[in-house]
Amino acid sequence: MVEPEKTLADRLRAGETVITGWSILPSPALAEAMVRCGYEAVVLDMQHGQHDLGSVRDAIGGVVLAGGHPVGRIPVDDFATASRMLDLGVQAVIAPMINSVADAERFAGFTKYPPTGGRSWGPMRAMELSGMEEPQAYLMSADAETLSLGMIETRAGLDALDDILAVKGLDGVFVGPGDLSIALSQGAKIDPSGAETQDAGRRICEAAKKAGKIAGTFCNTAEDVKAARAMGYTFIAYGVDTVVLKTGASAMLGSVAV
Ligand code: 3PY
Ligand code: MG
Repeated sequence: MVEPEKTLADRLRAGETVITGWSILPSPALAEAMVRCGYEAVVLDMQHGQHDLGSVRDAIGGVVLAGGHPVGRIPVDDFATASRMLDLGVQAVIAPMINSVADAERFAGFTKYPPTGGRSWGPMRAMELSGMEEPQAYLMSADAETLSLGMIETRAGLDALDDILAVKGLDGVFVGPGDLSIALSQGAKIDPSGAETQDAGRRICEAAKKAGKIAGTFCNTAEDVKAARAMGYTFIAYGVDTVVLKTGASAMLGSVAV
């Protein structure tokens, strides 16, 4: 289990690799259980997962209680929810479909305090969960200690990659290989592990590292995790809760098959 006083930002900036679970079932107990089973972080997914802000709020508490790093993914363009998630205590927000500098600036505008952005004040729950009692201390540390990660998963995002990475307040990028494969194949296939997608992933990681920013990605297979690590990714999602359950159930039932 991770030391609670270290944030996800501290660990990733120190060059550590963090494998995160991915929560699509709106169950705080299950998100907490993922940390107790070994995941160091859990992404609570409001884009494609079944979470709403209430289940995200409750799951954040469970993940922190178990010593993990809570992360949220917002729906497309719903940047106000990024602010809400930060106020509720996530340590990082992932924004899907960041396709332009304007998208990235808008995202950073909702996640960073002035002068970088225009995040509105109200982190009461985040302060409780972080153990920080002084509002001034939270204000001084929040921009550095919480991460804004923009998803690169379209052709437009790839084309604007270097400019997106230059946006102040955007701490890093996170690859969505499913959408990226659909975009790269002009809608012909979903192929997150395919060569073209992986090549784009390599390019994205190199650009992020060159810009001094965090590189994260979503992986569907253990081979993809190995490849991502070899490319230099340090924030790696591997383990959607439903898949974790099905994999465990198959292994258990298979071991007693009659
Ligand atoms: C993608 O693969 O497109 C994702 O967004 C991963 O969740
Ligand atoms: Mg996607």
